[in-house]
Amino acid sequence: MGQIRAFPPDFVWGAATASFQIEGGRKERGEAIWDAFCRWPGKVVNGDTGDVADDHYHLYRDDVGLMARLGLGAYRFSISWPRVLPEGKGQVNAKGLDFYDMLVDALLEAGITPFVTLYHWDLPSALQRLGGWAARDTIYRFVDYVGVVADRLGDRVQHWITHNEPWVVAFLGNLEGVHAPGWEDAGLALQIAHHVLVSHGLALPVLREKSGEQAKLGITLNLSPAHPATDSPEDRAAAQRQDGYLNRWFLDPVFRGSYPADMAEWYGYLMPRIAPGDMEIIARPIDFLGVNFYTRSVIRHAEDAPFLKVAAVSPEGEYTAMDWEVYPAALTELLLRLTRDYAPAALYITENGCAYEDGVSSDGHVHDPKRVEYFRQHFVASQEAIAQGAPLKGYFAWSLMDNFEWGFGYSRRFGITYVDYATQERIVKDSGLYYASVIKANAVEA
Ligand code: IFM
Repeated sequence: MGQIRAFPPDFVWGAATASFQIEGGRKERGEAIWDAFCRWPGKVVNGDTGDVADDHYHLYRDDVGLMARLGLGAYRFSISWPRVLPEGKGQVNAKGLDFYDMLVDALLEAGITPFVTLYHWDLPSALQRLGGWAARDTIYRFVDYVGVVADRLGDRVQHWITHNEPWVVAFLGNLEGVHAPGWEDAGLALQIAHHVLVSHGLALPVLREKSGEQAKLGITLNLSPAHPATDSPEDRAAAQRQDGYLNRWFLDPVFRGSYPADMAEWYGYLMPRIAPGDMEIIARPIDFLGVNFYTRSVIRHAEDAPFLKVAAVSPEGEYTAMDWEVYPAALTELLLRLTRDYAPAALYITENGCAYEDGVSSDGHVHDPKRVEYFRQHFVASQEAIAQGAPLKGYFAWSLMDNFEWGFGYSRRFGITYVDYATQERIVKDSGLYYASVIKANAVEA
């Protein structure tokens, strides 16, 4: 420690959230597939729901005040599709659109740039009844929905993210069954991944038309280097498959217009139906790639493991409450690899953070030294990537505040702000105070 590493003067410092995880306001919107999934016994810890969450729908003004106090330059949030279109299509919920309109205005008044994600997993249940993302028609319903949102916000929002983590949408929701809608079918998951990617490409011209040529458009992928557990050819091939499954399956089509050949061969008859022109649509140019990074994976060949024949191993080290290894060097590695292999115009870390067991101390503060250290190490890793040539333009901490962590309900806290769910009191954690100091200095101590 001791060396001060500065960030570029225009570096964007932000925090991120997602609609279902923080908004609540359930009565004021249509049903999302996650509402239904929460009712499915055993799927969400404690049977927690998104009905109230952080009640941000009603407390958004206070939350923008909180962001301003932290000194955030940007805020990444997502739009709830069923809040805007309760049936997924057709009739617009005017109050729902008004909410985002007011949120954007409040942010701009506070000098905070909105980064808007259009899909962070809360598909309207009405569309799931028609097949959800497995149905090609959902692509076109998404594009219509994007048009409605951009019509209203496009005069003020200049940064758009079409999708958050299509891998999670496709594979956790439809192969592993641990996310909504809860299916377990590899072929279906691959078809869904394809439809989500096509919907990304089709949304781009709509956003350009409504937000202007200068608008910055991108997609956010959850990416993670896959390291082989040993040097054996089997383990190295397994790590290569894991990389293909998680990273290249999304990066290659978005940047190169094709699925990786090794994985297409591995998937064989599970490959999705690809309509003529789809790959060109997916590969339409974007202005930035959003990167969600939390950890690396260490992979060994596992003959009995279904689908990919891989298994994760857990080396010695520091682990978060999600059981994710703290391994910041993989962030530098990832950003440099993206720069080298895909030459993105710009990169943003659209999520990075960690869950630990937090509590309010007798002094009224939330002391979270492990999170402070996690952030510090990842800031250093980010700065190192910039120093080595990565076009990294900004960093968003996950998350602005504790929230609904999907299948883990409220049992995992990722916030830089503590939320008392009984009272909705927000307490900025030590990590939030630390983050504010880094933002102010635009530099980190390495
Ligand atoms: O909470 C999630 C977020 O919704 C998407 N990226 C990972 C986070 C932590 O699991």
